[in-house]
Amino acid sequence: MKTRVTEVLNTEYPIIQGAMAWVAEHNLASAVSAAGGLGIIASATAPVDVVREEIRKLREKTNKPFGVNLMLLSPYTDEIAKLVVEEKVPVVTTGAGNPEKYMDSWKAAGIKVIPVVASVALARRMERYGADAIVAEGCEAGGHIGEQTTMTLIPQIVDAVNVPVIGAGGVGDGRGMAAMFLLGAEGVQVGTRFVVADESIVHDNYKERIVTSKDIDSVVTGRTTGHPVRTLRNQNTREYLQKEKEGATFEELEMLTLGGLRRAVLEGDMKTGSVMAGQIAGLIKKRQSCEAIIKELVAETEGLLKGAERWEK
Ligand code: TUI
Repeated sequence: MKTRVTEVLNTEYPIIQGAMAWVAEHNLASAVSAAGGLGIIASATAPVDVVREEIRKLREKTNKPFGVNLMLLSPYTDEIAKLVVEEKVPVVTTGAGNPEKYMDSWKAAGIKVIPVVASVALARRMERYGADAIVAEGCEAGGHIGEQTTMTLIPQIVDAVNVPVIGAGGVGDGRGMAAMFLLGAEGVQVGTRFVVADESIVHDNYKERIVTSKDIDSVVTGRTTGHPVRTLRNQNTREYLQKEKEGATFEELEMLTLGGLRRAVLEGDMKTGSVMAGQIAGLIKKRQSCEAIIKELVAETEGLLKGAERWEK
């Protein structure tokens, strides 16, 4: 399955694993890379030493290409921007902001730079600053999201830039992946499906919550603060939405989300934790290895796109 995305990434398949805070560490990322996708280590708000250690541990497990994601709201972003150069990381993705001040140094180091964006304007800007590809993420995605849906965002970004586009937000199986290709993307980023992978270190309660979730369990908090975050409905989201109605401060609300994600992922706290997941969680029913997930995504997508070619004749 060769596209411009597999060329940029130097991978077998045009599939990137989403950079999920606390979840996307070396065990998951190395398994995705070993299976022919691009595994990503999420630096999230981790200090530079923790991220360095994760990169080294990943390299002990696989020599395949991988990426590191910088969450640009992190207080350690400047240091991690230097770390990825020192460590000669093959691919950098970024989220929750504009990475342009780092891009020259990454390009000079030969790093492939792939910003995650949620708007056409930022996609255009990132192309001008030398992005090798763009991840276009619709608001079906889990975690911090933009306004546009995947269905509307992907074709608009595809039309606006010349670099290859990787579609994200709502891809849970081959139908979602094939749909991304039909919208003009040349690769996909998959998050929630990899959360339940065998190699994912998240607490069993979290995986169980995803595989038993229904369509209507997905909610967005934080719309009033300008930092909307998609999670699965629980006591935390009820409290958050109530506090939001009562006009709580931004800081008060943010505490509920960030501390809550660690509690959910590591301790399995499904009540007061923040259970970030995409809207496609309701579709995900199976626990599989990363290799099985990638093989299945590719086989389903190829089957569907062959069908599409036949339609045209
Ligand atoms: O970044 C993500 N998803 C995330 S980050 C995260 S950690 C966090 N948790 C709670 C609150 C805040 C952060 C959890 N999930 N996805 C990529 C993404 N980036 N989606 C939207 C954006 C984005 C939003 C605004 C990118 C750029 C932007 O503004 C750019 C500018 O011009 O400043």
